[in-house]
Amino acid sequence: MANNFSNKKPSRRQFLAGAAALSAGSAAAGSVSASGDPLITEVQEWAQITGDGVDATPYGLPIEFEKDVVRRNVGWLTADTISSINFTPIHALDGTITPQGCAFERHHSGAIELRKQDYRLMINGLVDQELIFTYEDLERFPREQHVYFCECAANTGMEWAGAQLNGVQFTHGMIHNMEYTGVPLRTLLNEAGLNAAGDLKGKWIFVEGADASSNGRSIPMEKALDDVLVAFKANGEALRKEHGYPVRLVVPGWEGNMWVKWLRRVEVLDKPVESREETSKYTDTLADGTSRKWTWAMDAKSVVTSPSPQAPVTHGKGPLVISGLAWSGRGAVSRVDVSLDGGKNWHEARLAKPGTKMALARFYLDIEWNGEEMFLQSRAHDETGYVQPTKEELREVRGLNSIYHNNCIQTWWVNSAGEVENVEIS
Ligand SMILES: Nc1nc2c(c(=O)[nH]1)N[C@H]1C(S)=C(S)[C@@H](COP(=O)(O)O)O[C@H]1N2
Ligand SMILES: [Mo]
Repeated sequence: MANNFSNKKPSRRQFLAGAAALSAGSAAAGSVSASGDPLITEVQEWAQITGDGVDATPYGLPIEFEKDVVRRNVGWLTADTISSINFTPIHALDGTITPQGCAFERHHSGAIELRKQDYRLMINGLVDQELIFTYEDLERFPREQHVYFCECAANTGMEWAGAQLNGVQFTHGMIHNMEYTGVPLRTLLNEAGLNAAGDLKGKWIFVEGADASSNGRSIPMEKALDDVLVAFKANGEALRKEHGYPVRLVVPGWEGNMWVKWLRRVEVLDKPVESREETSKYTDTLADGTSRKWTWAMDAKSVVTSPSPQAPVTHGKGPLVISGLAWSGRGAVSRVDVSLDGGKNWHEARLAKPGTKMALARFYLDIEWNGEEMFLQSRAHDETGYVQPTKEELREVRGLNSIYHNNCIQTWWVNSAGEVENVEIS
């Protein structure tokens, strides 16, 4: 950490001393001094007793002190929780992998309970031989592992008209990023045989789930044969019920709606179905009333997750870690810039690891905060050369009628007390 500070800035040692002085001065903070701190000088209760035995929690949950790090919904957004959405607490996470237990959920007819024994996947339509796979059948095909983000097209959708929701969990939390294990869809389609489909150019598949909504979507054959996965594990373990147990479709970089959960059927077709989910929903109405269609890929986007309204600065001026997430549905994130002044000046952020295709990247900018207000923004670049647009730029092209595919630059106003608000710069 010390490496990131220039000569003028405090050394690690000065920094620690400074922090102690600072908290000693403020009534609310605990006193941290070398000699008088009972946490240092007294033998604590937890050192006088033994802790839990190994089997206290055969499948563990986070420690109670982290109980605020949970998915949350916004009551007024939807009429009920069956056809609804909740949000990943991205303000409280770090790294890039989203634990399944707090990864956002989006259901059209609730999360169903489908046993592996009852699971069937049918491949039909323009194939040489229609096939039905059981869960066990799927486990016998060669597997792949990939980390991919899944972003609902409606993520940030409430922010089109103006700054709305005061928390990055709510403005940007319709996203999760997991390591999937599964079988390439290509493998299963080839098993059924695609000779019957003839020229594969212009061919489609239609995918649907076993839930009441079925959430059917058309996907061009080119994508189906490229990187789509039929996944049964996420972050090493079985998918959770709410994410499509036992099998879901993973459609890298493309809008979350196409990631069909409880996947039960893949039909090969010579044209798209034009289902509800790809006509009246998940299309973007422009200013002139016409709608953009087939807007599958999620364009490059980023957001500062801390500081943010739910993660204010509590330590006063001095060293401050600014951190956030960046992603692109068209490839790897190549660079992220951060602005402290609402986009007038930009500083290149540090990527924790080089970006990988269609996966979240974690960025950091380590600054010396002078305690003055900031207008924090981040701007993602991807390997195609695309740069995340400002809200103004996006509105010029897309108008104000859209819900989906809002990938504009987000602004957080940090005041001198360290409190943070969702604002818009004009
Ligand atoms: N079968 C089925 N698949 C579905 C849905 C659904 O309601 N039913 N919702 C879709 C939508 S709109 C999104 S954004 C993603 C959300 O995936 P998650 O619940 O794992 O976050 O699943 C998609 N797949
Ligand atoms: Mo979605």
